[in-house]
Amino acid sequence: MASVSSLPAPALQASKAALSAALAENEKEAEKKTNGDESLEPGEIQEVDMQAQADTIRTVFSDPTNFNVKHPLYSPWTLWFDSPATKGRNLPQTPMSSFPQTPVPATPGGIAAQGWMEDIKKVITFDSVEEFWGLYNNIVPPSALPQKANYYLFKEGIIPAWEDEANKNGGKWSIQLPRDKNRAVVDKMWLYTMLAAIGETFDPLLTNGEGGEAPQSLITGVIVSTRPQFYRISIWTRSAPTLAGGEDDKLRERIESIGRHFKTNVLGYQEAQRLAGALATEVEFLSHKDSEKKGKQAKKIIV
Ligand code: MGP
Repeated sequence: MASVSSLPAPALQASKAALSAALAENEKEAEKKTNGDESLEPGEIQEVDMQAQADTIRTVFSDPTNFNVKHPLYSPWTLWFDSPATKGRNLPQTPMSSFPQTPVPATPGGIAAQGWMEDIKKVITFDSVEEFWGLYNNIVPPSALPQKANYYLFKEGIIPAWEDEANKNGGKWSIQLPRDKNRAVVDKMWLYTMLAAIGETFDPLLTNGEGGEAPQSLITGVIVSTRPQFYRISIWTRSAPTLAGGEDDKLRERIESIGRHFKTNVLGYQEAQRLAGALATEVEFLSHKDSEKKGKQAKKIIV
């Protein structure tokens, strides 16, 4: 596992955001305990053995195997997986194929996506920084996956399908990278994409908003796909601008800033850098409705 202190700035920032949510939660708990301790007389100060307390706290960063403190994420996330080996009922033993058949939820979206979801297996749901690292340390990285495999990391309760209520009006930012030239970097790119997702750093309205109720995150999930000739990393959003202007301008701005953050802070490219070439695409946005209309003229946003 990469230790957090060795992460480059963007990943560290994402990890910190995940941690700051955890710390805020811990502070609330501590306050509750202090205010709620009825055994103390008014004005009496509780004695705390700080050293003993510090000695018993083992975070994942100080002790990666025997930590005893967990830092909750903003929300729980579920990892899903498919590959040629997960197709069909009798799954051969591969690193990821020991997962039970996952019933598709009986929501309208779940029912509509039943065919698509048949081969996609639920791996695990986690809700803390520590569980994320535990999972990350124990799964095969994208560079070592077979061709035609996908990891889907989605918020708990959202299935990785266009048909899900949370996705049906949305779209995706994606980049396609030639396999040969990017084998050495794809694992880090995917790690930083996951960190930005679980740390909620993609959506500026959530991370820059001061005071008031935070708006709902536009991000529903992130995907890495391995294909014979290329890798693809995608970020799915709840909404997609229609490109008609007017009312949609604010949404378009918000979507574009997610794309720019993805391109520069997460993937590490310069904003003005052009990336398209043989087997490579720009960082581009397409609504799911346009993805479904295969072959027709698609309206892409490019950053
Ligand atoms: P893909 O795997 O996202 O694209 O979708 P790729 O990698 O270009 O194609 P591949 O053949 O190399 O895997 C492939 C096809 O899967 C789409 O054209 C759809 O037919 C189907 N599909 C993809 N997604 C994300 C969905 C979905 O969410 N719901 C349904 N019903 N079908 C989907």
